[in-house]
Amino acid sequence: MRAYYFDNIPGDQRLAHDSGKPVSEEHLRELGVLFWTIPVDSPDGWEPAINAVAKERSYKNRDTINVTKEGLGDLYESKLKTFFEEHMHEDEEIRYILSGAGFFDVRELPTDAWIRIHVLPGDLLVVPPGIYHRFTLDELNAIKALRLFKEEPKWTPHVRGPATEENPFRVDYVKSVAV
Ligand code: KMT
Ligand code: NI
Repeated sequence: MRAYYFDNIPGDQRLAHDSGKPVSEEHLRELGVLFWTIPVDSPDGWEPAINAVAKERSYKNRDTINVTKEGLGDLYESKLKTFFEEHMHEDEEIRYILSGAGFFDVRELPTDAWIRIHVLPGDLLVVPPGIYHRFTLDELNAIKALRLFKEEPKWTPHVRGPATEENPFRVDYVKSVAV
């Protein structure tokens, strides 16, 4: 994982857009964004460590998503578009990267700046409820990730807008960062 401020220069979303200003893990934590590294190729495999985090944080269910042309088929273009539209969820978005790479962009408060997080195999990222974010593939054009969730996944994207600002999960999130 590597995080930095997005450069805001128009152009291909799959390029790095690195402003050269790094963002620390500690700062991400202040925004409620959590991060662990669990090597995919450790001798026992990644599953025991993932199981431990899942138990600790009550993630009871999981599935795998393969974001490639082959993996998503007819949904490929529309999914990529949805992933990159600024939105929030009422639940955590938890992703463990098994292969490939991608960028999660999260909005910093109170600046509203984009922070770009480059995720790689072994990265476990928790995007908190209520934070505005988006996702794009990078130039590899492929990512395979484990999606963990507590009960039934509630990944309905709430696109940013006046109504979403009033969403109780958004309101709670803004409060949690302000303190
Ligand atoms: C999402 O919800 O944005 C995704 O699942 C992106 C692909 S998983 C790295
Ligand atoms: Ni999302």
